Amino acid sequence: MEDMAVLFCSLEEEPERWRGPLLAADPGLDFRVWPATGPVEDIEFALVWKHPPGELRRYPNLKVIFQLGAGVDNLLRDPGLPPGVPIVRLVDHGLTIGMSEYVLLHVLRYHRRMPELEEQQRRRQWVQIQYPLPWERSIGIMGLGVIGGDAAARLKALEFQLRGWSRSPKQIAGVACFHGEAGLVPFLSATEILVCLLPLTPATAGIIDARTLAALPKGACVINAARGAHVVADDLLAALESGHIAHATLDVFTPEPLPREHPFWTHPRVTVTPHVAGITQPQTSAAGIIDGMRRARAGLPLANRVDPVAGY
Ligand code: NDP
Ligand code: OXD
Repeated sequence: MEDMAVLFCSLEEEPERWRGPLLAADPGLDFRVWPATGPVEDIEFALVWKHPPGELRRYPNLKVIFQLGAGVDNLLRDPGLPPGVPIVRLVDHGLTIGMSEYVLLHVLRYHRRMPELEEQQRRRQWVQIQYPLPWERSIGIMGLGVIGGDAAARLKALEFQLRGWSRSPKQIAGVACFHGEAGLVPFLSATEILVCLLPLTPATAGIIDARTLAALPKGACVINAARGAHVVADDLLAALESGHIAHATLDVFTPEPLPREHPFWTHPRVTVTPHVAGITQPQTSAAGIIDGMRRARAGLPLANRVDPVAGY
């Protein structure tokens, strides 16, 4: 695309991971890396992940902000976003499949009682621990969007009993669907493995707290691959301590990196991973981003547009 200057603006993400895949999708792209922006009037599109707050207001011709991740909580926290400029989040098969792999890995680990088998190995103990059939095991997914929907479909193929919770009502074959505040406790009450794949919004912050954990059956496991602030850490530690929650797998934390002294690191029934459940893949995402820019230029409706009021 001629004359289209795209600003890559991130305090964390490596621009060189993106340059090649974006130029392969559009060899004419004028790819600029913040802070070497050139004249601010040139910038039509911004590609961001943890950008400096207030920065995006400096570009008078900015048409669309593309977030290089599925979650937009960090972006929407910026009080200095340019008003009225649409935000498009990342929806990409490479990222979705990575997230589903993570969910399957940890669901199967709990379903097949791997932590107990690992403990047995440490004690050189040979006991054939039983496990239920998949349709006797209920998995509850919080968030039935792009990622939750994909993970549910893959778990369904393994014949698990599936439950799901979302904001609006849904009908998904083979998934018992619940929604809204009124559906939360009924959803949790028969969920043995809880998987959080919600966006972080004012409505979902701290949602995995003492009340939610108490609503799960005794011995339930929790997998949080969404955002750290969904979990009230002290409430989870207390529920693990009491034995009500058997195990937790946590990929996301507040803050990140998880501080070295945090009790999650050494808790025998907590698995910590460093925000790797799904890693954004430029090689699979670039074509979709370029397509979004072309659509914006042509005045066509944008896919995966964020609703700043709902927060996702
Ligand atoms: P989507 O926007 O596609 O889906 C969000 C789902 O959450 C929808 O089903 C939505 O309901 C539901 N939801 C939102 N608010 C509420 C609420 N208040 N109560 C109940 N349900 C609610 O998001 P994605 O599936 O693409 O991504 C989910 C999240 O995963 C991201 O926001 C990000 O934080 C996290 N993520 C983490 C990664 C990691 O590496 N750990 C990588 C990628 C993403 P409805 O369908 O009714 O709108
Ligand atoms: C995302 C993430 O939101 O990487 O895409 O967490």
